[in-house]
Amino acid sequence: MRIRLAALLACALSLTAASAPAEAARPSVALGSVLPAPAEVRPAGGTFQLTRRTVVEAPPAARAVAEHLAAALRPATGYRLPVVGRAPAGTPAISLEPGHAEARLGTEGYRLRVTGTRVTLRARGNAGLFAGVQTLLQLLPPAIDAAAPQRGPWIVPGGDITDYPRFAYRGAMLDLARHFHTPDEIKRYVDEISRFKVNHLHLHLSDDQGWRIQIDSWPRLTTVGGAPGTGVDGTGGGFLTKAGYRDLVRYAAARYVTIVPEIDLPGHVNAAQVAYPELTCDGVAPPPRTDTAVGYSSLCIGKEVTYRFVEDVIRELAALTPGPYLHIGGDEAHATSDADYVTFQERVLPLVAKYGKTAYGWNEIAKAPAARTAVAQYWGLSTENATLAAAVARGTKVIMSPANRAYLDMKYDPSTPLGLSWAAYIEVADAYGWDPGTHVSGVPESAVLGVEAPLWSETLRKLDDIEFMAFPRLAAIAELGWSPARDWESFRSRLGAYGPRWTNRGVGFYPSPQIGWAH
Ligand code: TNX
Repeated sequence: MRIRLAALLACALSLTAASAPAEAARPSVALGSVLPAPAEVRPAGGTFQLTRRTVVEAPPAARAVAEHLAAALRPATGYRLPVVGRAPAGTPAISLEPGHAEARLGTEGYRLRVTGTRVTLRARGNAGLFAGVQTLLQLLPPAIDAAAPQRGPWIVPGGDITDYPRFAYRGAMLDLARHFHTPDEIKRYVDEISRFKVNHLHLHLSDDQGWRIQIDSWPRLTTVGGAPGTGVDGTGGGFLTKAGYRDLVRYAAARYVTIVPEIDLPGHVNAAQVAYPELTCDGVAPPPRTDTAVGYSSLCIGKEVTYRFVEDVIRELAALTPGPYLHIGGDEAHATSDADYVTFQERVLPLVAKYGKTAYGWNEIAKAPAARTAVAQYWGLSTENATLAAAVARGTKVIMSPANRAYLDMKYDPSTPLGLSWAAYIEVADAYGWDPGTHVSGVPESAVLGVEAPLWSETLRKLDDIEFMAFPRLAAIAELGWSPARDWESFRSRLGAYGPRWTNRGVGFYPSPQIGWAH
């Protein structure tokens, strides 16, 4: 990642200022200035100042989260910040306290109390403590995110925050099929989304252009489908090995992000058919394609080999997946008849359950009765969808990703150099200005598991491209998923204040003209 000139200058300044007397202990951040907005914020007088004497206190069960916090605080402060089991009396401490039973906090909620001598973070377990750590980091000045020592003082505003999510599922999606993104790039994305309490990363692992996950029983999927040149316009290529995928799952889990794998079926399968011509009805391999057309390929619904293939892939993917969801795509199957589509889903949706996972698919799966126990990801532009509403009445749960609101690959406006515009131009206010709990008629909040912001990568080749499209809009979608209320003016001002944090981390966000960015 790039280290910005401003950060380097600030760093040089701090070296000369290291021995200057401490400034008055005024916080530079208001207690509620957090993204996503916490459920309850009660400012109090007083502040906590991080100094070279501060320790991070945690029992063994919470040690990993405490180490994560300390590691985040050390570069900019230059302090040792040891992680200890118990702080010696009189030592200023940030204390992590798991085992806090309070029903409404659930597994991800937390309570944060900041007094003059102590910061106390309480939660049921580590997921809640990790969420609270993200809040605490945002209560320190933006310089805390610099990679090298900065000048303090490091003041946290006093008071209490009680916080928990509105929806259980807050997701982001990354398309590895149109352009492959490396494990390191995916990890950087996990780092950034987890700061906003996003707890799922959906990986779109196969499409017409390429196949990006090793499947041992069908090895040509990746030796052919993941070869160099299988990205859009013949650029890039690559795939995740099983070892690389497992490493990503572990990395994400340490940040309380669950990886959701997607194999797109029965359309979007040209790359699989290039590798295995028996997956077409006539047995003839189609030409490889790296253009961006959609809806032209289909598995052969009447052939048994189709279901052997699908079951092998689902079995191997399920074995790689500790999380509950396995996404089987299902979108834009324009080359599959409606009857064939339903036939296919009636066989395939139960296969996901056979391997112990909850089936998740694009909202077209709602056409199949077997979607009753599945999760449908709504990507439509309309606020009416009778098929989805009917499925919801039968029990289907929904994750909201309306393409004209939540798609991070849509251009911000006509001048955006990257991205597409088929669904809409999506400025920050558009991404923020809808309610996932009431967006589609017949899909009440009780049927909505949450929200997800997909990032399709037809036009996105490198991490800089991903960051420019995802940020700041991902913060808007994350707030819709987490926070109980929606307030554009409040969001706008918290987002503007957040900008220097991205800059200090080298994240190249889009400086939307709708926001008054702090420098
Ligand atoms: C539609 S929306 C697609 C993807 C494209 C995307 C580009 C959906 C479920 N499928 O195949 O990449 O548009 O915005």
